[in-house]
Amino acid sequence: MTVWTREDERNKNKMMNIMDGETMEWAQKKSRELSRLMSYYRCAMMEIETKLNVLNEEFSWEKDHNPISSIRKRLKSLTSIREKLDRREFPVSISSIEENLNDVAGVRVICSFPEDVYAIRDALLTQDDLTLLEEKDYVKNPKQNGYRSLHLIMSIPIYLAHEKKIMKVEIQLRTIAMDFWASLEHQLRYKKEVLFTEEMAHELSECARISADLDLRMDNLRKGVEKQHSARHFNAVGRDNMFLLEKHLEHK
Ligand code: 0O2
Repeated sequence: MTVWTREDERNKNKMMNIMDGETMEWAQKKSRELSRLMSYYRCAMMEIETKLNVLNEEFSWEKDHNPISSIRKRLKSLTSIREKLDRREFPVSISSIEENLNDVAGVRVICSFPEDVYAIRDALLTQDDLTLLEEKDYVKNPKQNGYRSLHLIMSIPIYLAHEKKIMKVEIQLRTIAMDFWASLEHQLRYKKEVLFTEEMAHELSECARISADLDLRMDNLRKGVEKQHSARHFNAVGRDNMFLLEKHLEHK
């Protein structure tokens, strides 16, 4: 349900005064079309989220840990949509949003280890209703400021009552350490009226290096733990088999 504030009501009345009936009808139609498009993007994000939850469930059996630590979704704000269309000199229209923007729907997947980022990516790529449109690997090739993340632009069908629509979603896969850095960098960069000095940029890139090192060391620890775990499992299976063999021979 839409809640109208007093300000909304005032703006609506102002618009009514300056628009004739036909223009008003046109504006309402466009606003409905835009809301509908945004709702399709929300549906596409829900579909992707379900796929990720299914993978997390399955991998937790296979790998003995949950590869996904959390999932966040966001719809790009109308102001950011407008700003991006203007910046790239695309027309500002509903069809232009669909054609020219890939990140209106964004799903951010925070993984435990770097290996999980690629395991989730590979699993998504095998799903035949998903199509990879573009991939940017800032994990293997970090941005100059140190930003790391794996970006996939994928298209996914959503099934509506009377039609199927193909929607684009940007999936950002990153580890907890990558997310920690990116979130704080984003906060710092968007502080208004602050001049970001070269020294600050250097310090940020040093923090990115430390976060990459942390990922590497945690990954090495994980490998050590998994090695021990599979050796124990192997010995336990061996012991069980010996026990069964002895029992079998006793009965002969
Ligand atoms: P938000 O708030 O996430 O919507 P663009 O940079 O958008 O003109 P493109 O090709 O879409 O062009 O960029 P890219 O490289 O694929 O990155 C898009 C998104 O990745 C950004 O979205 C951020 O979420 C994230 N990102 C990219 N570079 C950085 C970075 O240096 N630091 C941080 N913290 N995040 C980054 P938006 O639209 O900028 O923001």
